[in-house]
Amino acid sequence: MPTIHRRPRWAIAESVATPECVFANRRTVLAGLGLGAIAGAGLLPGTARAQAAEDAASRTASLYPVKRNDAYRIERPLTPEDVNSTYNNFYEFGSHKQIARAAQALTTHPWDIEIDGLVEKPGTIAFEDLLKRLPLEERLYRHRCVEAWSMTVPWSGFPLSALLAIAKPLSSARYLRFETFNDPSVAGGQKQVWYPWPYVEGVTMEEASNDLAFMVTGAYGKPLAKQFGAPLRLALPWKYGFKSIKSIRRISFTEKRPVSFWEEIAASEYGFWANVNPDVPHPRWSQAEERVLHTGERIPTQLFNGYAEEVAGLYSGLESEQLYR
Ligand SMILES: Nc1nc2c(c(=O)[nH]1)N[C@H]1C(S)=C(S)[C@@H](COP(=O)(O)O)O[C@H]1N2
Ligand SMILES: [Mo]
Repeated sequence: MPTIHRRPRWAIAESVATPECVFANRRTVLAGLGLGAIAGAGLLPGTARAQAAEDAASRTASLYPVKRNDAYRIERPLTPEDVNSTYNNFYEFGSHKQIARAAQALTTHPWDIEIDGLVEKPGTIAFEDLLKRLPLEERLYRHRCVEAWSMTVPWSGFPLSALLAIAKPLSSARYLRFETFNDPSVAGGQKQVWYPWPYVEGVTMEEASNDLAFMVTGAYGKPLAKQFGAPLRLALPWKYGFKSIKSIRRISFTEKRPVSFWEEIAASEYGFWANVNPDVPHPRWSQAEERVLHTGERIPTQLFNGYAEEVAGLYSGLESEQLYR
């Protein structure tokens, strides 16, 4: 196995802080490319425009903005939308942060989600039908990447527990496994065959049932932009960001613990649990602090990313597991 290739390159790049000047410069470049307004159909060529008219975002736009749930607030300022939407991890479109433009190639309509495994009624549900069955709300969440940068986002969506109520898992289900689309003709990163595509993530049923586990369908008061993982992604704010899988196509209920994408690449560095803990360093760098996206400020990282009160109880009795990597 060519370990040097399979080691996630973003981890190496991000262990070095991005100086603010580089950041500002990059934004100028992006603005020059017209990326800031890429969602405006007027900038897209003809065929792309026709396709955009049919994507999940335009078809669900009337649902937004949704009502904010004030139980989920934070003491930090929100990361500006233009910053957040031009600095993304989405390996399907490249192993760097500037994938926003490439991600526009993703077709999000029709978008069927397969629900299978240990459930009463396995089957397929169209994304838009799913939305009709679930009331949406907005939550302000922290997001802490394993690379030690962080952001603060207004996500729209529904609690994962609401999806569980629809899917009706059997009592034998112990884990939830999520899978992203796999289409190398659209997502150039998936032509890199040394990665174990498609991207997979997983949680225990207890974690999935926790109030904080959130299925995201929008951000910044709008349908989810493609670079954020349209039309449906996960947000698990107490875990390292790689657990929050984007562009979900398949949700399986399993008895066996799923092996996630990064775990398969480097299990000693990116484990199944991946709960945020400032006192447990990554094998190659410290997790004590984080760089706040946009401001560049360095602040102390908090246990469970500040959500210990809500989630610490999930892990009692599991102390023998490697919970923080
Ligand atoms: N399918 C998929 N989901 C993914 C990733 C990815 O490469 N592919 N990257 C993860 C990582 S490492 C992070 S930090 C977040 C980034 O989310 P953002 O781009 O919306 O900030 O998405 C996560 N979900
Ligand atoms: Mo990440």
